[in-house]
Amino acid sequence: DTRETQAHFERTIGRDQRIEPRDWMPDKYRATMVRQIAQHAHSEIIGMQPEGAWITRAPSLRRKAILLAKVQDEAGHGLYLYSAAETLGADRSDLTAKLISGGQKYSSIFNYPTPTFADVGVIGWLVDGAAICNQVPLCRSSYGPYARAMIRICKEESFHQRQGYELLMTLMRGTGAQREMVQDAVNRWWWPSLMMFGPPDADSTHTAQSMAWKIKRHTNDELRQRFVDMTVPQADALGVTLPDPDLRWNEERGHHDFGEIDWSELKRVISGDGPCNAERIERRRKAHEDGAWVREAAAAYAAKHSDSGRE
Ligand code: FAQ
Repeated sequence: DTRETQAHFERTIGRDQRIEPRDWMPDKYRATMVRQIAQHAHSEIIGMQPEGAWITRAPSLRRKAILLAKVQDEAGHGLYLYSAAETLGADRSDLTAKLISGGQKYSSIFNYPTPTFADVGVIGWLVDGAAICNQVPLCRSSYGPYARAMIRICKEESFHQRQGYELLMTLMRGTGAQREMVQDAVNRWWWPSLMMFGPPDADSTHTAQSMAWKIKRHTNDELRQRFVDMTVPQADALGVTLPDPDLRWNEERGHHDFGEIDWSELKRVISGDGPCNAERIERRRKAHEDGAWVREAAAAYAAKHSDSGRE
């Protein structure tokens, strides 16, 4: 009976236990999970493009091997997450169609260009750093398949963050021009990285409900603050300046204060008007269309080997 299943759901959440695919869940919980997991999967897949552009131009065999491994990891995360969305009844080809048509979102951060190799390092340091900050608490998210996927994903993101930081340390030990290249990339990526955490809590549509359902464990602003506090000493160690004159330690709060984020920029980029939105989607659409023959061949093969195919 519905009231009993609803009570079971509430009890499971209340006890910090996991909701599993076969459990009853409110329609809105299911829709929220599909939305977040699909956006997350799309981000991983679109997120291959900015750095992928440097694979053929990496400055050494070692850098190329590292970058190739990292970009392949992102593909793996995307596939993992699409599988998690499927446990909720979502259809993968439908999700891809929605990404390409603009019906579903992906992270704003992947709509910025990567003009220099220092961008590869800064994406690893700041973008993967922000991703870790956001995703480690998601290992305790209430939906079982999503939370479990996060464990492996976070381990791989940690490798990504370290390779980025190590790349930047190498550049900082290099020539003046190399150090300038790093500082320029930091100047371009710092604010967009802070925007990855989403709108401020007061403007966040989903935070209250997602916190109540323990899908999210912290608010957008809490995680953004954690990221700033974590990153400032890393910037010092690296010898770069974060481009915010208002950034300073606040003894009373025990946190860093930081300047006002340009929320109109986040809105613009989310609504499709960032520097690379059109290019990213077009590339994804073309890759999908170019892969049509593989899907057709796989479907024909599967049909041939299914029971109906054998009749
Ligand atoms: N970009 O009410 P909220 C990675 C949307 S890391 C675009 O606060 P919520 C690793 C939001 O969807 C990046 N849209 O929403 C990697 C909602 O719109 P809707 C991916 C954004 O869900 C590294 C509206 O604004 N990580 O890929 C953004 O409670 C390097 C209102 O926002 C994840 O997806 C944004 N930045 O909180 C790969 C983590 N922020 O759906 C390659 C999982 C907000 O109503 C290379 N997701 N919106 O139309 C989350 O933790 C949450 O979904 C948040 C947003 C925190 C992103």
